[in-house]
Amino acid sequence: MALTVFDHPLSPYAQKVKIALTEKGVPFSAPLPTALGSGQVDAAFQSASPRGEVPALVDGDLRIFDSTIILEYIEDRWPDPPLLPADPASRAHMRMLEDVMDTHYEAINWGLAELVHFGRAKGDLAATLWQRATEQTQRWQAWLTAQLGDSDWFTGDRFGWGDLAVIPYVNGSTGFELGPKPGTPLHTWQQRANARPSVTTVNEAAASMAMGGSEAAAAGMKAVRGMLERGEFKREYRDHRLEWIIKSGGLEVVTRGLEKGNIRFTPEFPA
Ligand SMILES: N[C@@H](CCC(=O)N[C@@H](CS)C(=O)NCC(=O)O)C(=O)O
Repeated sequence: MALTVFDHPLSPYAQKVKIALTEKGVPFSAPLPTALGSGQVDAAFQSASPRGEVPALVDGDLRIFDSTIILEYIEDRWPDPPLLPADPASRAHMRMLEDVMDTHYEAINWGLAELVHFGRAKGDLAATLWQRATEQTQRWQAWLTAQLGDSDWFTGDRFGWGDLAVIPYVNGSTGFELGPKPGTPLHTWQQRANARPSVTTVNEAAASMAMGGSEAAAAGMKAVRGMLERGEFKREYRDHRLEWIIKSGGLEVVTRGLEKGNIRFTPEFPA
């Protein structure tokens, strides 16, 4: 029975998992859970992801949530070709890189989505948050450039764990016109990684979701904004995302979201 990866094509966490499975030649289906973000998720998804988050993996009776734990399971279950380097020091380095991208870096792109797609701030506040995001993104890309060093790949001599852990987020920055500048080592690496079939596939799925008949996408976003206004759609303000918006000057976005009931935190898991 093929694997199921509960997915959202724009989710960087889900993109990591799909890239890993494709690199290992493991077939999978990637359904979009109904009403993701509405709080009313479907039972099959809920049982796989009690947090109500994508990705979640279903392998027969086994259900795994959290992209990093799913990647570790994939590497254990299908060891060839290995995505993690062999030596313990490099393996630890890959895991640190992934953790930084999943937390500190992702929060910036998430914050920009709150501004651009969900209209969470206007005027001076929007300008302040955008400026902070721009500065932080540049600093993190300088850090990434130092991590990459003279290597072609973050994983060393070949594409692997370090590269699939970074590419969804750097592509996310490019989506907000904050990507690495042409001619820089990080931009050259980004081009190289995006030419990889496993990455091209997830980029195409993301593009079709973002663009799918731009009128439809625009209408979809308009509908979501309406639901957000009425508190029927709730964006997840968890851990590093909440830290980002408060430290960057957007506390009022959080208080307004609490008033309107259109932000949500991690629920307790059903027994
Ligand atoms: N730590 C989790 C984070 C997953 C996550 O935040 N997924 C987002 C999509 S990018 C989600 O499903 N959010 C649910 C929502 O917005 O309601 C992981 O690594 O898988």
